[in-house]
Amino acid sequence: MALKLYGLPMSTNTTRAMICLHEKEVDFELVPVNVFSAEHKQPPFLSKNPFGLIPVLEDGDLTLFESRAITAYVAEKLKETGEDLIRHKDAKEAAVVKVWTEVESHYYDPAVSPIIYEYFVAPFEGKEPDKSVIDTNVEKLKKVLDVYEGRLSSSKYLAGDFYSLADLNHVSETHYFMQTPYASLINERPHVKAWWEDISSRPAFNKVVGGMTFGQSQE
Ligand code: GS8
Repeated sequence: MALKLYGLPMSTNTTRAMICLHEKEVDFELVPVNVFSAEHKQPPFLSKNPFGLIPVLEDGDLTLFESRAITAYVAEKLKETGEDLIRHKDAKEAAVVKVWTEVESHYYDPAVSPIIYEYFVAPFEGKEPDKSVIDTNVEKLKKVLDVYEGRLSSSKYLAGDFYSLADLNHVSETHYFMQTPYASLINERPHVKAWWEDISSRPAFNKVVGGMTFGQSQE
């Protein structure tokens, strides 16, 4: 049975999962969820994710929410297929992949997602972007990217000289971030810039980027 992914092609968390599914060249059905009519806050969807957020993955009788848990599951289940995203044959490499996937969750995402929210989502909701939230998180992000710059000067990708889940989990948010006036934070760090150009030019991302249109009508 084909995997079912509930979500939207413009959503960063949905595309995180989609990129991983495309890396594995696995068939899946994208089931659109109408978040604008709050379909995700109604009982049928809440039975899949009690937090009422997209995406959700269904694999037979298994239902998963949280996009990073979904990418980890797909990478593990299909570890022998396509790109090995978790370095499952080498415990040390696998551990380093886990370190940098944690870094994305606990350092990168908490800094970058409020900037994306203020820049794209607040205007969509009729609110003024909160400059103080942006400024605070730009400062946080600079510190994270300084660490990335050091790391990426000694290895091509975050976990080593191989593309992994750690890199993949960054792609969808960074794509939107690069459309903000703060893209220079990436562009002025040469190793981070080269890394971003590399991970954003993979065929799996090219398959989803066309659908990542949130905010385009406001510009
Ligand atoms: C976040 C899901 C989320 O915020 C994950 O899956 O990684 N930690 C979770 N989803 C957003 C769409 S943005 O891609 C969502 O469902 N927003 C609708 C809402 O907040 O009502």
